[in-house]
Amino acid sequence: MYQSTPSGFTPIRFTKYHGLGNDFILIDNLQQSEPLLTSEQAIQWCDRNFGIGADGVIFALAGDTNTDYTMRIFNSDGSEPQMCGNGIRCLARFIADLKPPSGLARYRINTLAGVIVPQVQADGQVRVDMGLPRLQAGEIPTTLAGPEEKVIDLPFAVADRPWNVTCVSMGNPHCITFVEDVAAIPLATLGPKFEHHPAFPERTNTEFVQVIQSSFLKMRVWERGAGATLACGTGACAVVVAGVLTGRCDRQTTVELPGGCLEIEWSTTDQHLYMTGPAQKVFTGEWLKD
Ligand code: ZDR
Repeated sequence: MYQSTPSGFTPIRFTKYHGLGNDFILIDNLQQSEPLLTSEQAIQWCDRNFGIGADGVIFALAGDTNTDYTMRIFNSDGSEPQMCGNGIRCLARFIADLKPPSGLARYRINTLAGVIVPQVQADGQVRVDMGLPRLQAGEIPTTLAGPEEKVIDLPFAVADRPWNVTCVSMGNPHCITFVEDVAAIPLATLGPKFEHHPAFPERTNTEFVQVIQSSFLKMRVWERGAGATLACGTGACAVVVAGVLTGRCDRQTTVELPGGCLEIEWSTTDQHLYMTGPAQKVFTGEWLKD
């Protein structure tokens, strides 16, 4: 495969993808059981000045007995989230490129949030069965309610301001708050205050959402471990769950993020979330430094 450099260092090949501007470095990790990079290296690769630049690094590993592949991901701060909605759409297209399927490009992916099933459609969009939302405070996790209670539109003071929040886990934690004007939210100052609030022992992703109509929401996100990003797939799903539970939106809703729109459906049949959106390959390269 790769030629070692004279110093003995073997370059690592990568492919850059984005899903609505939420961008990831994808690595073919099928031959190894652990990610090819440490979390410290992932921080370096994600650096937009000293590295490749990305919101996260995603590793495509072999699956287990019940799945086709395994996805592992590091955020740009080196932390490891359970799931990534935009990332798994990119992963599906990455795998379809690595091993062109004879039939449907539909994969059962093992993640730290359980089995997630993306399917590449004829138009290139990827529809993902994102599984069930989790609502118990202990599953988020948050201390805003007792471990078995739900946090739905509960008052919560952050940065000396009253908010009403709903907490949803899509495998990873989300705190959703509906606001009058999402453009007026000072994301860079407020986001970290939610992310690091002691009510979220594993930190949280935070979504600020404006209802445009019952089938159209506009959101901005502050991601745990990555900051303000242009899109967030698990976040868009969590937002629709919060919107339905509080009577603000339909079970089938378009969510507009800074990077574009995702179509989200909270199925009445299996209660799973289905997310449809794009995933785009941008370039391939080799990391040469050790
Ligand atoms: C929000 C996200 N980019 C997605 O598309 O679902 C996931 C990234 C992981 C997130 N920053 C976390 O849970 O730590």
